[in-house]
Amino acid sequence: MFVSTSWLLLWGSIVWAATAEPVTLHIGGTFPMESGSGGWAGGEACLPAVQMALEDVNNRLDILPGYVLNMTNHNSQCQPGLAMQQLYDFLYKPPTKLMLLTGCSPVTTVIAEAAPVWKLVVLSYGGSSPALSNRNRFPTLFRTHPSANMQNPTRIHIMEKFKWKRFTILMSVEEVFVTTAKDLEALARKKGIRVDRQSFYGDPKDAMKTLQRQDARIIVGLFYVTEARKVLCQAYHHGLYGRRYVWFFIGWYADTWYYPPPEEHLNCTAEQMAAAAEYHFTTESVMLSRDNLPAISDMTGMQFQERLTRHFQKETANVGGFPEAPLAYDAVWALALAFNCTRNNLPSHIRLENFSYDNKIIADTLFQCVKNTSFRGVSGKVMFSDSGDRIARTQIEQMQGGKYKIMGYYDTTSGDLEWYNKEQWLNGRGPPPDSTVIKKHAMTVSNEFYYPTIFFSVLGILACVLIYIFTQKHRERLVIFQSQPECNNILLIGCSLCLFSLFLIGLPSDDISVPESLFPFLCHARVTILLFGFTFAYGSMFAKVWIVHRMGATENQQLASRQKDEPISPTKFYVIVAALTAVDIFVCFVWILIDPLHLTEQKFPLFTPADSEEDEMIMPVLQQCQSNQQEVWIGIIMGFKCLLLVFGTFLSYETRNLKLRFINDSRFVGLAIYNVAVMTLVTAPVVTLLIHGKVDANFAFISLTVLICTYISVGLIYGPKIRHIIKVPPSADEVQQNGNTGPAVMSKVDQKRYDMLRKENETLQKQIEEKERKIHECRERLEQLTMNSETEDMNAQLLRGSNKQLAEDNMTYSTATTLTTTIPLIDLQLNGTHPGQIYANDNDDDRSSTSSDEILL
Ligand code: ABU
Repeated sequence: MFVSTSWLLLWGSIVWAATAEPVTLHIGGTFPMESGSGGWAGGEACLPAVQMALEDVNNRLDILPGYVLNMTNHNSQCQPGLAMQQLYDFLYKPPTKLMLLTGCSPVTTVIAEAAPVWKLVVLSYGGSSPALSNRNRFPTLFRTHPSANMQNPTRIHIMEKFKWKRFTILMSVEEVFVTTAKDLEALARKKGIRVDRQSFYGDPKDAMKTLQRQDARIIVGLFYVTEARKVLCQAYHHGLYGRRYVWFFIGWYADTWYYPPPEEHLNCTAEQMAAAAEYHFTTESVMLSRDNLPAISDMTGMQFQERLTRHFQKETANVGGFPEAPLAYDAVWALALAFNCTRNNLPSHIRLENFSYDNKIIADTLFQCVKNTSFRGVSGKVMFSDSGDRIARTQIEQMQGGKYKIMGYYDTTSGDLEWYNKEQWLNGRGPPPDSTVIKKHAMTVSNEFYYPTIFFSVLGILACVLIYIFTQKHRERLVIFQSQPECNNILLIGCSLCLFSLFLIGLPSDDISVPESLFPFLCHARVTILLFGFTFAYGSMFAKVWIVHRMGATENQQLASRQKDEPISPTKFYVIVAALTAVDIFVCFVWILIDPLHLTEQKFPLFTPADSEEDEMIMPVLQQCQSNQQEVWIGIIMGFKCLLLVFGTFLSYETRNLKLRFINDSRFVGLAIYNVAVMTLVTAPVVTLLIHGKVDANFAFISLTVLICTYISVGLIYGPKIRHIIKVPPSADEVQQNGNTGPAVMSKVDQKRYDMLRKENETLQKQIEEKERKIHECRERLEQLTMNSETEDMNAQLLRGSNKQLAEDNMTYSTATTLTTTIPLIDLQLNGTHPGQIYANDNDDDRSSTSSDEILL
C-alpha cells in the first residue's frame, strides 16, 4: 500500500514536471578553446562533452525533475587574467550561477581561490595541479581530473623497474608543474634516486644546453604541449634523443602533438620532430572507463567516445582535450546529481533556484552533496577524496613507430604495476643507462712484466727449497758443517719470502675476489712479507759479518786466535736476526695500529674506448696501498734499512781478510752484502721518487732488484759449497785440507786431540810461570847474600841449596818446552800451517804481529 502510494507520488511529480514549465538552474563554465600563450587547449573536446552531458541530464526525468541545466561559458584560453574577468561576468551578469565548471590549472586556481567569497562551489574537469589539493586555499573546489601527483609514484616505479638511479626533471615555471616536480623529487629521494631539476620559462634552449652539460639521460618533462614541441625541437638540435636518452612526457597531449603547427614557427620539420619523439614514454591517469558496464548515463566509456567522435570532422587524435572529455562529461553528471541531492536535502521553504551568493544554507548543502558524490561515470568511478581529488589508475604508454602503445597500468592505491613487456629501445638491447657508464680500469702491471717475474720468482723459491734439501742431505760435509747452516737456512727463508712478495706486489687488486674490507690485509701482506723477507735474508748475512768482525777486532790476540778456531753457537746468529726482526715487528705493529694501510685510488682522465659501441667511458685508476702518514713510515723503515746496509757494507769491508773456521763463507757473504746494498740503495730512491705512479716501471725495478739480490746472494753462498760437494768426495775433504787447497777443516777426532793437548799445554805453561817466578826469587836472594859477604860458609851453604832447586826446576822446564813445540807440530800436520796462520791472514801487518805460540817458543 505504502510502496504503491510512493510510486504514485513520484510518477505524479514526474508527470507534473514534464508538463509544467521547468525551472532553469544556471551554471558558469570556462573552456580553454585555444592556448594563445601556451597552456592546455582542452576546451576543444571538453566543451562538446559538457554540452552532451547537459543535454543527457536535461533529458533524464529521474534527475532534477522540473529543472533544466543551463550553462554560460567563456573561452579562458587557459589564461588566469582573462578567467578573472570572466568570473566577474559570471557573478555580476544575471542570472545567478549555482556552480562553476573550470578547466586548465592556472584558471582553476584563480577561480577556485575567489569563488568561496560568493559561496560558489567549483568543479574542475581539467585542473591537474597538485596545488589544487589544498583545502585551506580552495575550500569549495572539487575536480574530476586527477592530480598530476598521481603519476609520480608511477614514474618512480618505472625508474626502479629499469634500474635508473638518476633522472632529470625539465619543467616550465608554472605552479602546476613546480608542485608536481617537488612531489616527484620527494618520492625519488625516499627511494634513493638522484634527481636534478632544470626549469625554463618560454624558451627551453638554455635549459636544454644545461641538460646536455649535465649528461642527463632520463628526462621527465613537465610542461604544456606548446612548450613540449619547443623542447622536442631543441632536443633534436642538441642531440638529446636516440638510443642514449629516454624522455617521459605528460600523457594528456593529443596523439599527434609533436607535429609542429606552422604558426609556432619551430625550427624543426615534422620528420625531425617524429624522430626525436620516437620511443618516449607518457604517463597519465586513466580517463576513460574500459568497462563494459554502462555508466549512469547508460553509456559505456567506449560508447561515449564514439558519440563524441562524431562531433568532430577531423581526427580526434588532434583534438585538444579529447582524452579529458570523459572527465568533463562526468563533471556535469556530478554537478547534476549534487543539485538533485541538494534539492532533496534543503528545508522545504528553501528552493535550489533561490540560491544567491550569500546563501550559506544552500551552499553548505550543495558542498556536502558534491562531497558525497559516488556514481559510475564514463571515466570510471567518480568519487572525491577529502581534499576534493579524484582517485584513478595511471596508464603508461610508449611511442613506437609514431603511435602510442599501452605499456601497462599502475594502481597508486595498491602499488601494483601491470606491465605488458612491450617496451622497445632504439639500441635493440634494453633500457639505456641513466648516465654514461664510467668503467674503472685498474692500472695494473702488464702481463709482459708480471708473468716473467712470477716465473723467475717461482724458480727462485724452488731453487731455495732444493738447496735446503741438498744441504740437509750433506750436512755432515765440513763445507756445510762449518758454514753455519742454520744461519744460511734463514737466508733461504728470507729470499723465498722476498720472491713470494713479488707475486702479491704485482697482483692486480680488481682481479682478486677479496672483499673491499679485506684490502688492508692485502696491503699489509705486501709490505710485511717483503720487509720480513729482507730482514731474514740480509739479517742472516749481516749476522755473519758482524760476528766475524767482532772476533777479528778482539784486542786480546791470544783470545782472538783461540776464538777463530772455536765452533760458534748458532744462537748468536739467531739473536742478531731476531733483534732485527723485532725492530720490524715493532715498527709494523705501530704502523698498522695507528695508521693502517688502505686502498686508495688515483684517478686519471676519462677516455672513450675505440672499439666500444656501449655508452661507456674508461677511467684509469691507479690502486695503491697507502697510509695517511705514508712518508713517515717509509722514512722510518728505509732509514733503518739503509743504516743496516751501509753498516753491513762497512763490516764486510773490514772483515774482507778475516776467516773463521766456523764461518767458512764470510768472504762470499761480504760480496753478497755489497751486491744487496748497491742494488737496494739505488732502487729505493728511484722507485719512491722518480717513477712513482708508473706501474710497470715501478714493478720492474722492484722485481729486478729482488730477483738479482736473491739469486746472487743464494748463488754466492751456496754455489761454491754445492760445487765443492759435487766435485770433492767426502773422503777427500781431509786430504785436501792437509794440502791446504780447500777450506781449513779437520776431522772431529783431530779436533778432540787438539783440544786435549791445548789444555795440557796451558796447564804446563802455568807451572813453568810458577817455577820461573820461584827461580827469580831465589836468584834475588842469592845476590843479596853475596853482596852481604858475611861468611863464606853461609854463602857456600846457600849456593848448594839453590843449585839443587835449580836442577829440579830445569827438569820441569824442559818437559814443558817439549809440549809447547809438539802442539804446533800437530797443527802443522793437520793443517799444513802454523796455528797462528790457520786463518790465512793475508795482511802483512797481522802476520808480523807476535802470536802467543811465538812467545812460548
Ligand atoms: N589534463 C589537462 C590538465 C591541464 C591542466 O592541469 O592545466
